[in-house]
Formats: sequence, structure tokens, C-alpha cells
Amino acid sequence: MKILRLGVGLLAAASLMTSCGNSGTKNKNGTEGALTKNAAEQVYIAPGEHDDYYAFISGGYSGNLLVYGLPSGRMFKEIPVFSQFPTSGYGYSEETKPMFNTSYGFIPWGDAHHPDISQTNGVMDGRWVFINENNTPRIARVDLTTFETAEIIEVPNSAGNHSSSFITENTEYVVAGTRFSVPVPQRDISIKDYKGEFKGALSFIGVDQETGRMEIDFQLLMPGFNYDLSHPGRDKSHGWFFFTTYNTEEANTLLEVNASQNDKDFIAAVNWKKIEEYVKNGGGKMMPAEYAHNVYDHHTHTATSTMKNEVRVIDPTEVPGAVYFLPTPKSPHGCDVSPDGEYIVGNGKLSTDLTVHSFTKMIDAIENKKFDGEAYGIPILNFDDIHAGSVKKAGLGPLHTEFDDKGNAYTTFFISSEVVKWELGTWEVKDRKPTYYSVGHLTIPGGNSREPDGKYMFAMNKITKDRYLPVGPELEHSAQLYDISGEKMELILDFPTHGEPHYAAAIKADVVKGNSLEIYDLEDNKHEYAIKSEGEARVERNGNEVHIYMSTIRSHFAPDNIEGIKVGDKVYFHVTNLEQDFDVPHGFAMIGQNNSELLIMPGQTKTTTWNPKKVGVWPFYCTDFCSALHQEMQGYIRVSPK
Ligand code: CUK
Ligand code: CUA
Repeated sequence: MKILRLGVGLLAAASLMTSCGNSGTKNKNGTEGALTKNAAEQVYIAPGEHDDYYAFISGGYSGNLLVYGLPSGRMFKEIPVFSQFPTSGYGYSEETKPMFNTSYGFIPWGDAHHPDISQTNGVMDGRWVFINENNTPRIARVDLTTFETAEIIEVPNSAGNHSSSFITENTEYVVAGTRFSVPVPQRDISIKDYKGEFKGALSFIGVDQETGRMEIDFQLLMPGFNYDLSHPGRDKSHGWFFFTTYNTEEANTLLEVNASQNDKDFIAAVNWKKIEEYVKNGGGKMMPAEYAHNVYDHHTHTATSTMKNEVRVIDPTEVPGAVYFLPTPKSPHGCDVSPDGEYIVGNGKLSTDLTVHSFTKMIDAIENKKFDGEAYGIPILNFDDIHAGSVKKAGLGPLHTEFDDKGNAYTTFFISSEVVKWELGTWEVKDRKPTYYSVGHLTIPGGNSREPDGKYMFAMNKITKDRYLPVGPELEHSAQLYDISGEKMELILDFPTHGEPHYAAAIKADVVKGNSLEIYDLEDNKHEYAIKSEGEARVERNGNEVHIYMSTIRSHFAPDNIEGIKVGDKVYFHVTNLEQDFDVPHGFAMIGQNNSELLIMPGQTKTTTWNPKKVGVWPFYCTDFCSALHQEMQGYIRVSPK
């Protein structure tokens, strides 16, 4: 009961904090860390100059990924991933619609959470960004040469794909852990039979190092807890993966109360090297499971979707020594591993202390078989044998931790709305700074690798209130950038983020910059309906299907007068942009068309459809200002009766 009251107490403190934030609106200048001139200089990027870092910020329920520059906080691009995006026609064009295929049908929206950048030897290499979709479990891969979504794979047996998409040190695996446990395989059973019947699937998705292509190598079917977040081991703990759990009570109703009974939940330590070995020797079993695998090809400019029908599943008790439970107080949320791989930080969200486990001690305890019972056949280690230390009274409601290059850790506290800097090894708090307001994640460039950078940290807040000019009841979220190069953190910038920012992955700009593609080579365009010159532009009829092979070049369409179309036809516009100059897209929009416009980059082909319903002469035009004669870039289609 004591535990329960603590939980409720914290919840009360949470609502208190929210009202604190509110009263702050009255005294805007009173908020701490107002900009100094020095701070302004630090974040100022002169016109035409470039930022030092890329930050890939989760767009949360917008389903997308946002590209920002640091330290300026300027947003450069919104990369559509799990949601349709009329700006470019992503998810509307015929070529990109297959990206949204799932075993549940066409799902053109997603709840994006955690981006993570590919690594080589534990260092971010800037090849790809992976990001998870929470709602209809999927993982996407964004290619950092084109900054476009190259692949989306659905994750079967999962529900609330939350402890994802974190990656191992050489991008061997991108990991996708379920939040909700569910019946596996899905079946019609009473919800009251949850306990012991439901399973939590932790998926290890292999990544091809040449192409980046993902395949689900195996799924570990864990006990029916909730799996919240995860992080890979690194350096000395390479080969392990750590997952926080909550609801080890296996409650199926009123989790707010029923899932806070146990004094400690677990961090699950998974030795994936061991399981990989087991799988290589034919271990595990194939289980029927339907899931879509969608790949976009930059040469055909077209996505293809394949429906898979089985997945390899593994019962953790089949592989001795592969999985252990580390008792961790109070529903740990984030699970973060220090750059040297020694410390595993469990952010117990209903605790005021932060619990840190030692990887060396964990291995010792395993070797000496010092177990404190088991859960569903999985050994539980003794808390005192693995505990490295605790940061005492660090704050209220710890969520996530990142690291710098000087042996410090930075933890966000949602309830007390602050970032706390503390030292690894001494567990001493060195500094704390308020955030505005109620921070969730934080990011240090490289902070999730062996080589974090020690210059900037930014905090991503859940509540915005008074930070910007009022815009009605619905506000964008707000991030704060801090200079962390000195002893004390210094707040130097506020900037808005889009959707709910969960994690962000940030990397030195130089690693990515040189690899960014400027133009799709027209000669290399292998799209089924591409044309390479205006001479190939034409209209082909096949029954009541009409295919228009159309080209764009400054500043006209070919063909631009189209006749012979009838009411009831299905018209396909296959538009190829013949331009080969950087940054000269053309757009295409047809009156009453079925979907969004198209934005076609130089060398690219995109397709939209139109069902003419009315007799007449109907215009189309270019939507993107492309030359002084952009307003002349137009055409007509004559529609005759059936
Ligand atoms: S979760 Cu912890 S605050 Cu989805 Cu990363 Cu958002
Ligand atoms: Cu082409 Cu405007």
C-alpha cells in the first residue's frame, strides 16, 4: 500500500507541476536562463552559413521525421514516413501508396516515436535513420543520401511498437519491442486470462549492410509484461540488449493502480549474440504471421509491397543464458547505456532515485549463478549484486538519460520539469536546469553512441504554454537547447517542434553532408512509365484506362493539349521531370483530381490518377514556382461524353 501511495503522490505532484507552468505565464521575464548576448551569438548562424549538426526529431503523431539544424534550431525538412504528405504527394502518388500496405490494409498514418542513426563500431555513420511506428507496429528506414523513406516493415505479434527502433553497434539489428503484450498467435480469449497467456514479442530485425534492407531474423516471445524502452549494449556490453519493463504484475485493467504494486519491475538483459548463434544452428520455430514489407527503389522511383506469412519465434527458456531479469525500482521508462557500455541506467518513473546497474557485476553474478528466483523460467538476478549505484533524490519522474564525453549523464524529469546533470561513478548531482515545460526526451549529438559530443543538449518538452506568441488552444511542442560545454548547463535557445517529439537523433553535419544526393539521374530512371525526352511524350489508351506519358521542363508540359478523354475513363498522369539542374522541381495538379498534387524532382517520375466526371475542357498546372514563366506552365484536357 505504501508503494501505491507514493505513486498517487507523484501523480498529484504532476498536476501541481502543470499548474506551476501555468502560473509562469504571468511572469515571462522571470523564467530562468533568459538569453544573454553571449547565448545569442552561440546559436546565431549567419545568413548563408550552415549549422554544425543535423538533428532528426521525431514528429510523433504527425507520423513524420523532422530535420533541424543545431545550434540554430532551424527546421530544414519534414520527411514523410508513416503519414501521407500532400506537399510531395508521398502516400498519394501511385508509386508511394504501397509504402502504407499492412496486414490490416492501407494505413496512411502512424505514430512515430524514436529515430536512431546507423552506426559502425559504435559510432554514428550517417547512412540511415530508423524510426518506429507505435500504433500499427512498423519500422521505417530513411536513406540519408536522399532523405526519403526507403523502406517500411511491419512487425507481427507486436502491439504498441514502443521499445524501438534502437540499433546495435554495427547496425546488425534494429530492435522492435512491443509495449502491449497480446495473445500470440492472436485469438479469441477472455481479457481476464491475460496473466500467463499473453506474450511480449521483442523483434530483432537484421539489416543488410550494403542495401540497408531489413528482414525480421527472430522474435523473442517474452512473458506478458509491458516493454517500454530499450538500448543496445556498447563496447564492453556489445552483444547485449536491454529492455525496460513495467506491469510485471500483468494487470489487464486500471494499470494506473494495478501496475504499480511491485516495488521493482525488471530490465530484461538479452544476449542477442547467443540467440543469433542458436538461430544459425536452426534454433527457434517458424510460426505463421502476416506482415507487409514495403521497399522503395530510387531507380524505379517506385515502392513494392510484399506480404510475408511466417516469422521465426523463440521461447527465451529454450536458450539457456540468453535472457536475465535485472530488478529495477518503480516502473522504469528509459533504459540508457553509458558510452563505455558499463552502466545501464534505469529511469524508474515513479521513483525519485535513479538506479544504475553495472554490466561487469551483472556478468559476475551470472557466472556465479547468483539468482534470486525466476519469472517464467527466466533467472532474476539479485539487485544488490548488480547495483552500481543510485543518484539519490535526483528529481521527480525520471524518463530519459543521455551522456556527454566527460563522464556525465543528463536525465530528464517530467514531473519536476528539469534536466539534471550527474556524474557516472560518483552518482553526484552536478547541476540542474528547469525546462519549459514537462520534459520527455533529451538529445546530445552522438549521445546514444560510444562517442558522444559534449557541446549541446536539447530537451524536448510535452507542454509549451507561454514560450511563443499565442496561437489558440493547440500549440506546437517546444524544445530548449543548452550549452553543456561548461560545468553548468546554460539555456541558449527555444525552438518549436512539430507533433509530439519523442526521441531525436543528432549527428555532426560533416558525416552526412557530403553524401547527400542532388539530382536523380534521368538516364538512370527505370520507372515503368518514364520518358527520357519530350519526343516520347504521348497518350495511350487501353480500354477505359488512359496512360499519359507526360514530361516537364521549364516552362511547359508535354503534351499540354489532350483530347479524346471520355467521362468514366481512368486517367493516369505519369509525369517525368526532364530537368537535370539541382533544386528545379515541377509540380502537377489537375482540377478535381483524386489525390494530392505531385512534386516531381529532376530526373524523377511520379503518377497521379483522375476520373473525369464532367464533360468540358479542364485545366492542369505546375504547382511549384519554377521560372519567370511558371504561370505559363499549364495545359488543358478535353472531356467528351461517354
Ligand atoms: S517515450 Cu519517453 S517521453 Cu514514446 Cu520515447 Cu515520449
Ligand atoms: Cu514548373 Cu512551375
